[in-house]
Amino acid sequence: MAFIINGQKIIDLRSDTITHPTPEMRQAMAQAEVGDDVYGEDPTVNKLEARSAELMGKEAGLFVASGTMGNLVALLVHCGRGDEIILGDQAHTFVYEAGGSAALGGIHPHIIKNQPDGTLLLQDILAAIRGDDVHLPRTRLICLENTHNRCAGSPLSAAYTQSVGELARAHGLKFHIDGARIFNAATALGVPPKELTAPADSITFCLSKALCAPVGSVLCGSREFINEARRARKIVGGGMRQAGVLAAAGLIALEQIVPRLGQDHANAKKLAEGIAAIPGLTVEPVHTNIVYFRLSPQAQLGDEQLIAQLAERHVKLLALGVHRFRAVMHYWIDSDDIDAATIALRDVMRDA
Ligand code: TLP
Repeated sequence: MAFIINGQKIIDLRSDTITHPTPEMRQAMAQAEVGDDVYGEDPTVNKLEARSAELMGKEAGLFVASGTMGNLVALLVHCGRGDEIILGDQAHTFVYEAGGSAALGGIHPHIIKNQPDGTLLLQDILAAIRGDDVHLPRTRLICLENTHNRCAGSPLSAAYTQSVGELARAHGLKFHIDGARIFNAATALGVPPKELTAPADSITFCLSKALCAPVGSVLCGSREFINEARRARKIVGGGMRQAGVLAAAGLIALEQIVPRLGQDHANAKKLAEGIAAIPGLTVEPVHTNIVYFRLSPQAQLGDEQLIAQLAERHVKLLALGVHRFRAVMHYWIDSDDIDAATIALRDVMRDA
C-alpha cells in the first residue's frame, strides 16, 4: 500500500503528516458544498466543526489550517502579553512551533520536565505556579500533549488528565491540550476521546496526521472561547474562505479513518518487534503509532549513513536526536511494508 513515486514503491515512515488523501476524500472534496467561511457560511466547515465539538465533548469547534495554528490561537485567547504557560520541555508547542506564542503573543513559556510517559509531575506543575508578586510573570495556562510525540507517542490517561484539570481549576488556571493525535490516544486507551478532553478548556486535534486529510486541525472549547478564537484566527491570517473543500476530507477522516487507527498501532508493535531482533538497535516501548529506536554508539555507521542507506532501499525514516530515530505508522503503510522496512533495516545494519 506504500506510495508509488516515479514508478518506485516508497515506504515513508518519516511521519503520519506525509499521508495523502484517500480516494474517498478526494471525491468528497470535489463534491463539497462551500461558502465563505469568514462569514460563517461554509456548510461543510460548519458540519465539521459541529461534529468535532461533539466528539471532543465541547460546545463549539473552529477549523484551522494546522495544529500549530490551533495551538497558537488557543494560547492567544487564553493568555495576554507577559502571561506564562506551564508546559513540558518535550512539548511540540515548545520545541517545534517556532516560538510562535512568544513571537506573536508575548507569552512566556515556563518549561518543566516531561516524564518518559509524556506526563508532567503534579508536584512540578504546582512548584511552577507563580505567586502574586510584581516581579513575576502571571501563570495563566497549563498545556499537555496527548499522545505525546517526543515521549514515544504515549497516551495520557483520563485519570491523569483529570488530576491536571483539578489542579488547574484549584489555582484559577486555564488548561489546553495539544491533542494532535488524540484519536490515537483514545484508541490505545479504549475510551471515547471526550473522556480525555473533558477536564480541558480547549483542545486542538489534527486531521492531517494519522487521519490522512491533506490539511487542517480543529480547535474545540466553549462557545465563548471559540468566538474569541475565531477573531485570533483572523489575526494570524487563518480565515480560509471556501474551506469546505478541505473540511470535506476532514469529515471522511473522522468517519472512516478513526475506526482503523488500531491497525497502525498493531503495525507499530510489529515493527518494534522486528527492530528489537536486529543487533545494534534498541527499541523504546511502543504505545500507539510511533516507534522510536536507538542506534548503538558502537555501531559501524553514523546516524546520517543509516538514514541514507535506508533511503537507497526506498525506506524513509527521521533521525530525531543523536542516535535516535522515529518511524510513524499511518494509513499508507500495511503489514507487508513493515516486513520490507524491517528487512531493509536488518540489511543496512548487517552490511555496516
Ligand atoms: N508534528 C510533526 C512535526 O512538526 C514534528 C510530526 O512529524 O510529528 N502537535 C503535535 C503533537 C505534533 O506532532 C504536530 C506535528 C503539531 C502539533 C503541529 O501540527 P501541524 O504540522 O499541523 O502544524
